[in-house]
This record gives sequence, C-alpha cells and structure tokens, in this order.
Amino acid sequence: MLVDGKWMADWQPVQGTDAKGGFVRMSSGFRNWVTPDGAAGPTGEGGFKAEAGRYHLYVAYICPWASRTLMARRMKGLQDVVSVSVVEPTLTKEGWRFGDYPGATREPLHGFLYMHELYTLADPRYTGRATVPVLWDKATDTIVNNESSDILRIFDSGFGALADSSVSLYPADLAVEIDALNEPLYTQLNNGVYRAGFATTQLAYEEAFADVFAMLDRLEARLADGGPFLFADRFTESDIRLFVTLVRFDAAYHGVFKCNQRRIADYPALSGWLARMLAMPGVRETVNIDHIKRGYYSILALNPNGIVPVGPDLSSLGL
Ligand SMILES: N[C@@H](CCC(=O)N[C@@H](CS)C(=O)NCC(=O)O)C(=O)O
Repeated sequence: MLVDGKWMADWQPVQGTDAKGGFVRMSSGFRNWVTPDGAAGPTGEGGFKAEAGRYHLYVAYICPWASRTLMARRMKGLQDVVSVSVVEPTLTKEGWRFGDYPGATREPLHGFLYMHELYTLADPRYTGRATVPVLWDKATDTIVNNESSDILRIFDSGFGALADSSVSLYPADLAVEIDALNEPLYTQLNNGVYRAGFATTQLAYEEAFADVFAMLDRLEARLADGGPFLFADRFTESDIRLFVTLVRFDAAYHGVFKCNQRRIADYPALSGWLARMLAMPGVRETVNIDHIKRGYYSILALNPNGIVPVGPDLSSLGL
C-alpha cells in the first residue's frame, strides 16, 4: 500500500484483521461525484460535471467491486461516454499493473505501469491501498471516486442525459428496499466470501461461511418465488451486486475461499437467474473467467504454489 505517497514493499493481500482474526476491508479515500451540472454530490467536492469523454474508469476483471461498475456503465449505455482500462489479473509486489496479459490494457493517459502511480498523481501524500475501481477525471487529472458503490450511483444518475434514462438502477420508489437488501447482500455474501477466504481463525471462517450460505439460501427462496430479477420485473443495482459475486462463486470462491457447502450450480433458482443475467446484452463482456481464476488463485497466502485449477466446467453458462 501507499504510505504518505510512498509504495511500501511489505504488501499483504489481507487488508486488515480484527482481534478475532476476521477480515476487515479498508475504506475508500476519494468520494467526489460526477453530477449533471458539476455541483457537489452526497459526499466530497464539486467540480466534476458530466461530459462525454472526460472520465475514465480503471478496473480489474478479477475484482467484483470493479466489475460492478463496469456492468453499471454498460447497463446505462455509457460505453461511449466513459472509457475503460483493465489491469492484469495478478497483484504484483507493487499492486495492480497494466500490461499485455490477454484482456488487460496499457495505461493510456500517462503510460503508467502501476495503479499506485495514479493514486500519487491524484494525491502525492496518499496513504491507503491502490485499489480498483477508480473513476478518473482527465480534465483535472485526478481521482473522482474510488468507491464502487458510489460509482454505481454516479453512473445511474450523475451523467444525466448522457446516460440511458430507460434504465434506473436505483429508482426512488425502491430506494429504501434496495438499501435494505444491499446491506445483508454485502455483509453476508459479497464481502462474506472474502471474510471466509481471508479469515485467520477457524471461528472467523465458520462465521463467515454460515453467513454466505444463509444468504444464498435466502436469495434462492426469493428468486424461486419471484423474479425474473431481485425486485420482480425491475432490474436494479442489487442485481448487479449479486451478479458479480455469483459469477465468481463456482470458479473461485468455492475453492480458494473455501465456500464449499454448495455450488451456485446446485441452486436451481440462482443458477437460472445467473444464466438470465449473462444473456442480457453486454453482460457477458464484463466477465473474464481466465482473469478471475488466475487472479484469485495467485493469492499466494491462500494458494502458495499458485496452481490455477482447470475446472470447473462452466460451459452451461457459456463461460
Ligand atoms: N471499497 C472498494 C474496495 C475495492 C477493493 O477492495 N478492490 C480490490 C480488488 S477486488 C483491490 O484493488 N485490492 C488491491 C489491494 O488491496 O492492494 C470498492 O468497493 O470500490
């Protein structure tokens, strides 16, 4: 991570640990918003007006947080408004790197090799991890926001008429219900798999494991009774939040994070929902299973020899 603008070499994949050996994710440092008129958003400073071609999104295909912003960009029809770069799938000793690994890209704006160079350009005294996603402002050469849950909402409403208004990822009349579902979805499932994978005690792992499968059971029942989306016929940001975890589950979390009570393939309603998501225009292109497998299985603290499993067979999902 960066400390006072300097890269610290003793990088650890575990972001933080609490007294009980539980995984603790660090908070995001840049929280400004793009808005139609450039006024300040719910957090941070103003000055980031929606303009086509002004903003750039840095992502990793391995990363569910980054992938959810990529999917929101596609669902809101912002492909020609916000450009994208993709880092290589394996974290190096200097964090995320740009390069020629298939599916990755070079850094187009400054020719940087590492993600952390963008952070120190934005703030030469930055302290924190150089995480993806990052929403970058080309006009002022700085980071607008590096919190994916904010970026989802920026894409939903911050770009005004530049975005597809027929899709609303966070409609006002569902906002309370979406927030109420997002909370356990994040704690028990999206972050629950990480809490299982990075636990350093048996107890912390088992607590996280129970959370993951309790939430999967709950969502299976919800989708078996309803659908086609989490909120009946309304596609929302909660579907995006669920998708990024489910599409990684059998390929990565089931193995390397030891979330192995069941696979998503064993849940009929969840696998039907996952197949429906993948059939939506542009969604398949936000998923790169090779990056996902290579990325997670290269976390040497969890998989010392870095062997990437050949399976599972995901051909029924077209992956
Ligand atoms: N709060 C952030 C978390 C992002 C995050 O943890 N990204 C991971 C990849 S999945 C990362 O970039 N880790 C690099 C590191 O920890 O050094 C968000 O949701 O946007």
